[in-house]
Amino acid sequence: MKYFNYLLFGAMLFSGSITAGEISVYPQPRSMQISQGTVSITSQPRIIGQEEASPIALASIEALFKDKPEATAGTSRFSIIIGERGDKSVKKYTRNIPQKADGYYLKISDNTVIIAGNDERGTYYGVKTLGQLIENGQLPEVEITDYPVAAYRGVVEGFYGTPWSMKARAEQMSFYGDYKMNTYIYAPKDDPYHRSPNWRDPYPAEKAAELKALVETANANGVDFVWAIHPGQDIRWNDEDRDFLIHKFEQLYDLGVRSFAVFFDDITGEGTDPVRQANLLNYIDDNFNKSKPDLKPLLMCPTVYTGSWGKQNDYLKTMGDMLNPDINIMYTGEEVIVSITRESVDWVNSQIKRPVYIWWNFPVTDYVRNRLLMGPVYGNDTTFTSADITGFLSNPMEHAEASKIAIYSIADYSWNPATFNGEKSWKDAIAMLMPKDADALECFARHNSDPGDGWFNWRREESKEIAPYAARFAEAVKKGEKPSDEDYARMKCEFEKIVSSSDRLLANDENEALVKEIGTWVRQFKLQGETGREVLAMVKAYNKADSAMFMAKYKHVRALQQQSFVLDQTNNQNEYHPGILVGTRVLQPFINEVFSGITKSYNAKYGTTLEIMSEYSPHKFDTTIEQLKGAPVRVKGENIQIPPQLEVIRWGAGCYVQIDLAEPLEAVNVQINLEKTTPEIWKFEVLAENGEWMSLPLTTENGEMTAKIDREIKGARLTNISGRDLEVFLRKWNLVVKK
Ligand code: LOG
Repeated sequence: MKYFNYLLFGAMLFSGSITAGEISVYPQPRSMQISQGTVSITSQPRIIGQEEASPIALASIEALFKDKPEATAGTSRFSIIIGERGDKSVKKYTRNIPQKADGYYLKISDNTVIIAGNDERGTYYGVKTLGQLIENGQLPEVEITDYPVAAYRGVVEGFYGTPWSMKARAEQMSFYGDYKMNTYIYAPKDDPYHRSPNWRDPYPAEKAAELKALVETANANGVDFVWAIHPGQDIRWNDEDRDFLIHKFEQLYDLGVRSFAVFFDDITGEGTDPVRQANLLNYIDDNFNKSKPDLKPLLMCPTVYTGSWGKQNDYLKTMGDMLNPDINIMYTGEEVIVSITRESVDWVNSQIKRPVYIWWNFPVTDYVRNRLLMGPVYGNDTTFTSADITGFLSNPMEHAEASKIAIYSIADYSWNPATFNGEKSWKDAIAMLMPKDADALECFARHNSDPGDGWFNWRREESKEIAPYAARFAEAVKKGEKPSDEDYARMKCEFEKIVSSSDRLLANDENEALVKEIGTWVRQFKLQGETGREVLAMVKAYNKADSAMFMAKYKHVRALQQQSFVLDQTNNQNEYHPGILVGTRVLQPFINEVFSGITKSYNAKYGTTLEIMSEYSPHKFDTTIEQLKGAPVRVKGENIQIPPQLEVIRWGAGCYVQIDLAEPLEAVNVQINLEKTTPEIWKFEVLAENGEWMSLPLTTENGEMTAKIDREIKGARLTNISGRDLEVFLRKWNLVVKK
């Protein structure tokens, strides 16, 4: 029976007869030939090659068929021949096995399955593919030759913010195993034993035991657990600190870790010296790694980890020249948060003289913690080969389960970039996470994917299907015209769907972890849907000249806006980007514009003075520093703040940050922490009631700069008057006012 179809892109890689139906194997195999027959699975298989085959591959086979009855005399029984290169069982197929790490050959025909790995992990991946091919107790007859482009695929838990729980991590490991990811790097910025201040200290017993258990889970799923250390902010370049580092590695080795990394990202001062870094890494490689033959190659994250910084100095070239050739070097692309381009990879490889190991900052949200990035993966070059990239890892969100949408696609991409289809991969990921409510999750995800405007200068498509309808509709309202029926209906339908999808997500019982992570955003999304629906009703009432209806809807919208503000001010109150933002690219601007536009028209027609401001936005932020553009102004009780920034801020000569207050306020003082700086090189000014800027003296107190204000002001500004470009950490910018 012919019933399978492989939906393919880059079809030349595939051959064989393709018919109705669909086979989805993720990541997409390199080559898959589908023939006509099927194998029915009615009983336990007969396994040939048990003695030598990869134990985790055998364990996965057992799990696959555990529900099947033992074969009895007379029933047709299928066989699985399994093993890796060199094993007796698969000798016959040696020439079919791709000579690539993690590669495998899989053939299903005549009641026989052959799984022949190039190595143990290859065999394991062959079994994973087999598992995905089973549909309704049947296997299609196929022949697959498969291996990855990127040797290292998976995740670097390398974000700032609440580290993943051990439970979430363990759950991730089986997910990685299922989708052929072989690497998990443990590097949470907020684990004090990974970074300063405690990187020198061994883990306390309880934490050590947890890590040991996690390493075992990783191993059981074919995942290399990489433990990373981040010593650069306070490292002293002496033998003592070097030995502290090695001792720490020894502790982790004793817990079962067989792969190590040293990270030097996001540091300032002495620790950034590339020559000293390279000497330390070579020392570790020569003395620690080479003395333990079971270790994987050493990995490092440089201080200069983007192309645009790299082009300003010789750091990466120094690394390339000095580092032992087997040490892998990470890189985030041309910028910190950016798509990975051919040009940027070619450039970095010419500097580091080895294929780069990509640390892809997606879907990480530590730079926009009030948002979720749930959209498709797109934009990366699709022509990379193993000669270009050795690794491709995702740095995820602090929301482990929600990150799986992106991670799934990144696994797909890094295995086989040439056939990668971001949209399909995204939809399949969503269906994998929440099979029954996939359309509800898809609705939420398609409206929550853009990080917004900011220093990172990296936008993602969001709400793109409805964007043209929304734009036409808003334009009509702005011009005082009636929107078309088609646009009205489309927007109404979308808002209805948002409301019902939100309810379905909140009630979903298939994926509790996911609902828990995104629940608050879903509630905000529901309010947004309701607000949108009611704003449309305002437009309808206005166009029907139904004043009573208009006022009822107007008041309802006001109440919903208030609820949304409260939700934003009381949830996810982290100190960096507190609050809950949803649908910011198309939906919220649409709601704001239409609300203001239609209320303005109403005011004009009926002589009323209804408030037209839609979104709550008390104060405005203004700056000439590129990295800070678009930063929010946070109001917390009596404090008006620019949230602290994780990154080193390049504060150019003459550049400033400024807050324009919504109304004159009685200010008490300002507290500014830029780390290691002195007041002489800064000018602090306030905007007096009379519209003039007035300079106030800054002094240093407890390592912070502060200025007394004690007057009513309309704004405040800080300018770099050193005459030089400065690099600072913006730790605190707090204006204290009287309520
Ligand atoms: C950090 C990383 C953080 C990410 C996104 C690297 C190599 N390091 O700018 O820990 O999660 O950006 O904010 C980073 O990317 N620094």
